[in-house]
Amino acid sequence: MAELKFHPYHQPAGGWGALRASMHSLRQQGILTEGTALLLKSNQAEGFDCPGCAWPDPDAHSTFEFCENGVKAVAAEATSKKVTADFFAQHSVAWLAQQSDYDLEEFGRLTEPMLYNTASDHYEPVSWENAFALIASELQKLDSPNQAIFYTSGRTSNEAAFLYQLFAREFGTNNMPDCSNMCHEPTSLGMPESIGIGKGTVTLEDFDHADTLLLFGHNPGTNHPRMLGTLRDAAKRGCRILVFNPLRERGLQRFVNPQDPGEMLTNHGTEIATHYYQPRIGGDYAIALGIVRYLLEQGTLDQDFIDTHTQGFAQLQSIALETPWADIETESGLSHAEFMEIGQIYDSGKASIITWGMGITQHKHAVATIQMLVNVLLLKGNIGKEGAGACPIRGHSNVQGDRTMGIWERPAADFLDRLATEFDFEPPREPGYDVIGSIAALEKGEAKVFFGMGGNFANATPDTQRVHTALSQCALTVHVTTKLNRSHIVHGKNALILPCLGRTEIDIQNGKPQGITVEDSMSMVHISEGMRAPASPHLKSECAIIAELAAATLPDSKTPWRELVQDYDRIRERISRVVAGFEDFNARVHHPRGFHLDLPPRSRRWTTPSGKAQFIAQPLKSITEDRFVPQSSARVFNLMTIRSHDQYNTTIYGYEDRYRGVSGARNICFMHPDDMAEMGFVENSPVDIISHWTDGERMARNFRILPYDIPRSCVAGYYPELNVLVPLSSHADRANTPTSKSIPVTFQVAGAYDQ
Ligand SMILES: Nc1nc2c(c(=O)[nH]1)N[C@H]1C(S)=C(S)[C@@H](COP(=O)(O)OP(=O)(O)OC[C@H]3O[C@@H](n4cnc5c(=O)[nH]c(N)nc54)[C@H](O)[C@@H]3O)O[C@H]1N2
Ligand SMILES: Nc1nc2c(c(=O)[nH]1)N[C@H]1C(S)=C(S)[C@@H](COP(=O)(O)OP(=O)(O)OC[C@H]3O[C@@H](n4cnc5c(=O)[nH]c(N)nc54)[C@H](O)[C@@H]3O)O[C@H]1N2
Ligand SMILES: [Mo]
Repeated sequence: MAELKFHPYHQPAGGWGALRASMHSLRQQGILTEGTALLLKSNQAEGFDCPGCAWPDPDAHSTFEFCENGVKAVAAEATSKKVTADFFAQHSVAWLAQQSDYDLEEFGRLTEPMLYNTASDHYEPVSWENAFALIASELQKLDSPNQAIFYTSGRTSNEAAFLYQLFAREFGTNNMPDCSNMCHEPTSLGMPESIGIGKGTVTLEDFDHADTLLLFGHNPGTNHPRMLGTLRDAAKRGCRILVFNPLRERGLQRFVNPQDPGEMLTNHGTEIATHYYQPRIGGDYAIALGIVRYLLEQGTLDQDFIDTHTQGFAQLQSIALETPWADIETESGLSHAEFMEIGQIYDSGKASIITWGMGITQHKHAVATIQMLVNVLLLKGNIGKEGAGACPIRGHSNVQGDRTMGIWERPAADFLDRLATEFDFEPPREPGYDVIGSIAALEKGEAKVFFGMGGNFANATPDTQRVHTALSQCALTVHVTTKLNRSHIVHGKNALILPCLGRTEIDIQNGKPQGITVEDSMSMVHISEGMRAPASPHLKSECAIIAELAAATLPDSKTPWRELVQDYDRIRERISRVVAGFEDFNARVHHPRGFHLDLPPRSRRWTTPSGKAQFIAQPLKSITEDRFVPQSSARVFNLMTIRSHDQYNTTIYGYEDRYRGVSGARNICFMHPDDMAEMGFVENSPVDIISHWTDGERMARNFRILPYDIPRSCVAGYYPELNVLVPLSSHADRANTPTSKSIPVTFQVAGAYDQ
């Protein structure tokens, strides 16, 4: 690894830097020529859905929308590098365990099924047939189906997700944790209580009509770069863009479109945020409450909308007016003058959209915060009209679709009823484990088989040490996967790696190429068809893997598993009869751009128990009140774990966090220069970071301090390295999302602990 370098970056986001980085990643993966052709097919009416983010595809564009991190995602999958049986013969698992996460994925695409051999400590080739027989026998051995856990990561297609949840339920369990539990679960829980559905209410077109955008806690320049095009168009129209983020993120400030020759020539680009506010980490509930209070005191409410469409106004009013401005300002970290400015701008808007990401969801008070943001919208009638609404920014490209297809540990009763009728079996009704629950069950030995449909459970989850121990106690771990990662190294007594096709690859069943479908962040469902030859002839599609697994495990199943996967239209036919909103699925999805799911709030229909949109409010809680304070006198900071520009979750593409000026290393921690001075730190000071929780301390060793424009007492570093510090028992109220953006930590000079 290169040495850590830190040079603050003053260029706009995008531009030449983005082009250079894209070309670099295509070259690194050995696919410069092929990759360029392939990219022209991503996010097109005919082509494949980019496995990067869940931002929707614009209707009007005919050429591809350039996105550096989309290029990296495609290049990572389409790489010419291969992990073969020979590779595993050469390298023991003990050796693999010494390799970095970056190196593990860089070895390339997995090419055939592998079974772990304890005697040799090597993964060895196994036939698909024997692999399925082993899983079936381990599953059948369990005392109860609830001893098995079926995890999903959000790249899985609708078709595979539907078959997978059906398999788990026919087997007899709702233990279906997914990455969503660590991501937008508070959105999925909070929004239905407020407006009846757990999804965003806007379409991409709404962004063309909004006059005010409020962006909370997400970093589009890195994590959904195609949104920058939308934001740039809005900014050019004079739309006010208010950003709320403790960090000054480059991509939210200025953007040069690499596809605009004029902008590239001047490298000047467009100013994105018209107003940039830097609250304390976790200050967003107070911000939303402050906006509510402003509206109540000095604003113009949409009284007509409130009277006709809502309930709970009086309670919101009393909570907001009883909370002193001083408390709102302290908790948020914003000044009174800033609140007056924000209030005035929002109040004068005719159509506003509020967006949010992980900076909102990965907190203890996430559900309450999301509901308060919805209150802000409701007070001005900003739901169910053009150019206005709620826009949670989803992560994985099909994480929203997976939930729609039933990947959920708490499935709705009417969904199970329809599943029961369609497939003629009695699905289990009791809720299953979510991610946190799964880890606890694995730790206690109450769960014994872990099956991962994609993802990297070992590294994406909090409390790394505990999770690794828990996984290694399993009787069997199975991973359906494209590339090697930590979860394959931290394995159970028996362990299988099952390599599958990626999104970019042609999926042939019964002699015919098949398409899969995905649902984006704005509820557009569309088809995705792979274009390139599979990385190896031994790969199977996720759908085929589930069908074979089900055929081996469930001999009495009435579901014609193999028949269904011979033609994915047959799976969609079944989906159309089970999942609400998917009627006539096959006909509608073959429309070039797919179709939009009906979202009742768009036409001001509220599927809440009261039939109204609900104002939900709770008194302002201090973000520090329930934090464990260490015994020592060491100063406590609030740590957030974020993504660098060069990673996709646990997949590390490289060591270049370009927009934040960091390169060469990832073991860094950003701190305010005045805090650094107070702590006696200089740039590059080596530190150990210690998190403090009721159940004890956790330590991340040998990190480097870097000065950054971040509020006092707040610090930031990268996920997944800092997951060792996130306690399992610290999570969002009710939603159980780990508080990855708010960890109480102290610092000491590196190595001091050992002396
Ligand atoms: N290239 C790339 N694309 C991705 C991913 C990736 O890793 N790489 N991951 C995908 C996934 S699964 C997801 S969920 C999304 C994640 O996309 P984001 O939601 O952008 O995720 P993070 O990088 O965790 O960034 C969180 C942002 O919130 C800010 N923040 C942190 N705490 C707070 C807070 O308390 N209040 C406020 N207002 N802001 C805060 C941080 O400064 C940071 O800018 O991206 C998806 N797309
Ligand atoms: N501290 C901290 N922890 C976090 C977060 C944070 O911000 N901070 N963010 C959380 C969030 S938002 C999320 S979504 C989770 C992510 O959790 P996961 O979804 O579990 O993790 P990923 O890193 O996205 O999974 C990467 C792996 O997926 C496999 N893969 C890639 N493509 C495919 C495919 O097409 N099919 C299959 N079967 N496998 C494939 C590859 O083997 C790759 O190694 O992490 C969470 N953890
Ligand atoms: Mo996510």
